[in-house]
Amino acid sequence: AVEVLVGRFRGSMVGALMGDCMGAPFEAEPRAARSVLNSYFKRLSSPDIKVPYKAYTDDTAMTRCVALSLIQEKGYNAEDMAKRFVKEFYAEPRRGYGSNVVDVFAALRISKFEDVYSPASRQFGGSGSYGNGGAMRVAPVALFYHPASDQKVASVAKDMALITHGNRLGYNGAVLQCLAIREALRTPTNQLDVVKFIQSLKEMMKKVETLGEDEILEKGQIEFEYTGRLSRLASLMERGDQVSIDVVEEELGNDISAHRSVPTAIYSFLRASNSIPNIEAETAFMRTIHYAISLGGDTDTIASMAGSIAGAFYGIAEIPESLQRHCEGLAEAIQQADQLHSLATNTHPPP
Ligand code: F2R
Ligand code: MG
Ligand code: MG
Repeated sequence: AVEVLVGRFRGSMVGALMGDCMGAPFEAEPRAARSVLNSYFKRLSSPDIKVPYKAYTDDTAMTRCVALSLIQEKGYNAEDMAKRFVKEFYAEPRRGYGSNVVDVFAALRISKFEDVYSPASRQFGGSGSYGNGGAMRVAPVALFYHPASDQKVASVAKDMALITHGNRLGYNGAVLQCLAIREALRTPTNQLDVVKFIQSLKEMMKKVETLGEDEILEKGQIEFEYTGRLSRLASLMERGDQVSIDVVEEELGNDISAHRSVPTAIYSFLRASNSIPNIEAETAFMRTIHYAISLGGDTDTIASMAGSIAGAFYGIAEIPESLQRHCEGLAEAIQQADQLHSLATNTHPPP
């Protein structure tokens, strides 16, 4: 059982990395046809091909910071995490960061990390960012806090997102993505029940989205945005292969906002648990990555989030080594997964 769980931790971290590295060349580009993606993966899988690795982007740069901070601090420490984000950004600013989050890094640095949540709360005239940057980096939280309660996991995911994303759509997107990885991690591989999986997330999000005393709804926002999108997701799943990419884009979205990308990543994982017409993939994990990229838009992030859910469910054994070898930072992702596993389950149970 321990080996299975280690494989799932590795699967989630490597899955997130692979979605980012494989999806990045298609981000914000015209949608790639399934036939083009079949050739892309086939070419990369060939043992003869020795292309340079596929570089990771901001998604992985920030995920690594979250993992290293949890490992070093043996739990969530907001100041340490914020310092790591800032240090990482100024060391390698050209990893394709969101255009506004960089202002948060600058303000954190100028303020000498006095109040790490303050700069994000001032973004967008005080409404905060609803970008998917909090959600895209949340996998290590789901892994490290895997033995903790739903409430504890949700609260750390929210706080971790709040360092850069003050809008409730931004941080609640991180909470949903975290809960989806957690749900995948604890579902036996031969027992995926799509209806139950979605229902369980809906029940948890209903509680998460119930308006807190310190929260206000902005003009145009609804209280149960994610719960509602999970209902739409469930309807799409009922329609199986009848659902076109245009319908997914319209109903769930494929852009850089959290509410129009996190449900899409979850849908990609669930839809790809069965075969999909014209997608040739070695494993269901690879079908997830392929399908997520085929949706277009924010391909690196949607594939990364879908990959971290799928990897937590299928485990690393379902991620072909012929493709893993192309990802920059593979060894670090595996090492961090092992350290998170060891901390989560043995020596240092999460507080
Ligand atoms: N930045 C990108 N992709 C842009 C295309 C890159 C291209 N490949 C290239 O080569 O140039 N990707 C990365 O950014 C996303 C995560 O962004 P994050 O961290 O959430 O950033 P930010 O700046 O906070 O938000 C992103 C944008 O969302 C809009 N937005 C957010 N909140 C808003 C609000 N309250 N009101 C209005 N707009 C809001 C803004 O346009 C922000 O700039 C990932 O895709 C990652 O891969
Ligand atoms: Mg990116
Ligand atoms: Mg992206």
